[in-house]
Amino acid sequence: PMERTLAIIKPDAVATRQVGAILQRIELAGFTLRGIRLVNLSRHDAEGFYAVHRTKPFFDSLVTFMSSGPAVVLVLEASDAIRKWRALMGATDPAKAEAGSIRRDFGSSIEHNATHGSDAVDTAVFEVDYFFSDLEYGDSVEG
Ligand code: 3AN
Repeated sequence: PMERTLAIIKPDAVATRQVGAILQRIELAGFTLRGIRLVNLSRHDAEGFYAVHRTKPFFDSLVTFMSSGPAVVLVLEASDAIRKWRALMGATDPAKAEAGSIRRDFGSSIEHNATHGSDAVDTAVFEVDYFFSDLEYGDSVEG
């Protein structure tokens, strides 16, 4: 069964012109692209997206960073997409991420770590719906 996950190419990776390289890795890994858009998040948008982290010490800094410039939001489809995308990204801290992972190769700190990925089925549904309508990612189309 196919699964969908929400990926974000974060403002650090957009600013350093790594969108193409990251998309190439996504496509080479076999994901089907179901949605793609450039967004400029307001603080309010970023706070809503990261609401589960609002009590964390890094929340304010994370929201500032995520609203600092354009980001690319993606819906990725594959079997086991959530786990597969998190494996391709690597650990949260680029310094601890596996060799060859996206965060290891494109991230520069635990906050500026190039990409985001949903961590479970319920968060993937919330996160995809946060950015995309059914029309955009295809569910309203028959066949
Ligand atoms: P992941 O994105 O790997 O699931 P989470 O959900 O723990 O990691 O954290 C969400 C985001 O918050 C991370 N992608 C990172 O940008 C930021 N973050 C996580 N931990 C820290 C930290 N200790 N200091 C600063 N930013 C952090």
